[in-house]
Amino acid sequence: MKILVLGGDGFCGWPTALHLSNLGHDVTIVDNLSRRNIDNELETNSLTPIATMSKRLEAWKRATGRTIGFERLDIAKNYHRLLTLITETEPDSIVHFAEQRAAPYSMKSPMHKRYTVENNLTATHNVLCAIVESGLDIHLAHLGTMGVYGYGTAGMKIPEGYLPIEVVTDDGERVRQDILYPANPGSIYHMTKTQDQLFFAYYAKNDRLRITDLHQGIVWGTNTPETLLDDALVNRFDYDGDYGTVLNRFLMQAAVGYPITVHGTGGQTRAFIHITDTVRCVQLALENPPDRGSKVKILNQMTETHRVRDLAKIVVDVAGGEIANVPNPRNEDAENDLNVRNDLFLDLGLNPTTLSNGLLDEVTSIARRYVDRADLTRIPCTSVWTDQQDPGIPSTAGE
Ligand code: NAD
Ligand code: USQ
Repeated sequence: MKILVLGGDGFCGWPTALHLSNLGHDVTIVDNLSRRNIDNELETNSLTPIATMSKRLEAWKRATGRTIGFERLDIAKNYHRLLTLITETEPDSIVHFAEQRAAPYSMKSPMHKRYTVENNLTATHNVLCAIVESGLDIHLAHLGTMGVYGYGTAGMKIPEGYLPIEVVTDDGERVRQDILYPANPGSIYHMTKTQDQLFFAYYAKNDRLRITDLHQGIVWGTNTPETLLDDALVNRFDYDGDYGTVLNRFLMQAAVGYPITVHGTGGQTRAFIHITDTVRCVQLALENPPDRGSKVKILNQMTETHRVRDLAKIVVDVAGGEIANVPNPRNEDAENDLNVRNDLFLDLGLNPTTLSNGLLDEVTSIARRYVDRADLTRIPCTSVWTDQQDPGIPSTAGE
């Protein structure tokens, strides 16, 4: 397959591009390197030393003999360059990772809210519009989020995208329908993903585009078999208060001896997936596209759920350290249960990496190895959801 990986310099996109290339696909990465610039803005950096794009691609060629193309391009701003790239390369599939993905970053200020909305919605719409204008029958696989559903249900398992409902017509007839599961975003970032869903539903209906939307949980871990082939291929590891996600943050905090920052009571339950399963799921999604004319294919890309305070305890058991309950900077339910269906990927053959078999390796091979690169002043989450909140970071944390 010829595949464009939009956002292929990022945490999920880079190992996915390598995995697809290793399978023999002809891969081109498209990225504007905005994520690297955001690190400059936030005065932080990946815990792992990530190489420049040229060095990454040279190392890949050295390690495998395979070539991955790279186009530095802003897909939200350079519509015509994106269209030209699509018409010239004629890809079979496009994988779309290229959005601003941090909820705390999206809530930092009006500027960050507006950037996230403008970047994510225009990026997604440009991709859809360009596929239609190219006239090519391209399968689009997009990385969405579990957060489109919110994190609670009326007691049932969250279905894969669609909620079966029954309506009663004026004649008293009962009619069954599948509707998009009601959106309940918890941040501006998550809200952009709920809007993406409507773009996809419209373009699948009106233009018969083949679209898969992968509702992914929180990704943890760092490396995949491909990123381990050379030090210059190492994946990024975010630990700062905006981009670091909860489990990787806890692992890093335990490794550096920083009290583990559980927000509030830690009663929040979330869905998780290891990065090696992310890349495998994208492969499975590309190998099993929807038919032309069918509705958007939605899969829940997650393998297990955990409560935040339980994660903290698991990490302490594996790596030592202590737990600090800090005031929650977010506006979210203090406690929730979360049950999620993920049969579609299991049926396609996904064999999940679970916390129990991946955690210790992550602590020793990443968090402890790169401990000297950690800047502890970047750990606190200072982005608050409303101006009524005070992040209230204890002044002793990490000292
Ligand atoms: P990331 O920030 O590491 O990577 C995103 C990449 O897209 C970056 O390299 C960035 O430079 C690029 N990009 C952003 N806007 C662009 C634009 N307008 N034009 C070109 N390139 C652009 O994020 P990630 O963790 O790899 O996430 C990838 C996707 O997966 C996101 O859409 C995110 O919402 C989704 N996702 C991530 C997680 C997670 O835990 N990391 C979980 C669920 C879903
Ligand atoms: N949390 C803590 N302590 C911390 C950091 C986070 O208790 O130090 C808590 C948060 O308050 C939240 C939970 O952990 O309740 C998850 O936070 P997170 O930052 O790990 O995840 P989130 O903001 O939801 O975003 C991440 C990715 C996003 C993706 C989403 C999937 O950044 O791109 O869409 O996970 S999901 O959570 O399933 O919606």
